[in-house]
Amino acid sequence: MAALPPKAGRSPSKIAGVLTPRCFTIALSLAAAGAAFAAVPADYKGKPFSDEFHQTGSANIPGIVQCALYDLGGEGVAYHDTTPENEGSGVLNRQTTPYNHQRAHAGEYIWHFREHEGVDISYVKDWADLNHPNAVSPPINQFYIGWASDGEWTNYTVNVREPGTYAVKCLYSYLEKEVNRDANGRPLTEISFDLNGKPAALCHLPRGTQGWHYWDYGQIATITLPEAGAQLLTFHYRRGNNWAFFVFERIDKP
Ligand SMILES: [Ca+2]
Repeated sequence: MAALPPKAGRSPSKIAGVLTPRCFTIALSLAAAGAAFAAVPADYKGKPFSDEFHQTGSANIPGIVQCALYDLGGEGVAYHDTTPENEGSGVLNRQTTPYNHQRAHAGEYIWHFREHEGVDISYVKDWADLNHPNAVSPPINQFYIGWASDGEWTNYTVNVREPGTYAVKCLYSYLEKEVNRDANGRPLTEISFDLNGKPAALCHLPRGTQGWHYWDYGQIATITLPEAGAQLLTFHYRRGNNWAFFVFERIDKP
């Protein structure tokens, strides 16, 4: 795993040097609140994903966070999933009839990626995802989280290289008719990101797609990441989508 750079935290003593005592108290309070918000919670037991093919550790921001590379740590720690099986890697992708889900363009590693974990993962297949036009075509063999249900979430320990405000863009599919809604038509469950355990961004999908295997790419959120270094992102999702990856692009630079 790559070493994480030191955090670029602010020093209360430097802040105090230019403030009145009352402001100093406020500054200390803000610094304390910021500190609680600024780092991976001390009691978090998850770890950045790694295996024989993924050895670079946490994803960097700015950069790409792959949805299927959520942290290690299991149910209730690194993720919450409503079914213990991996419905893709451990179930669907074991089937070879009537449709062969073990595509020759992939292989054992991809067919059964993280098959013993509850999060439901599959990969982009020639005949399922690429045999029709997509608004934005996904890469072949691209992992994605599917079989999404209300209230599920995944954790990502990320390495923020540049504190700032970011656009979050996403490769996704979206069946609007699948979303559970209240009497006013509002989704019952929000799609959102937490930062270090605190709500940080609400997500809005640009538009629906024609089906689970019809893909699009666009901005779903903006999020401010105020501190550099290791940070914990929690992605909360609901039924209605497949999720491939997030791209974090800085938007607060001149
Ligand atoms: Ca599952």
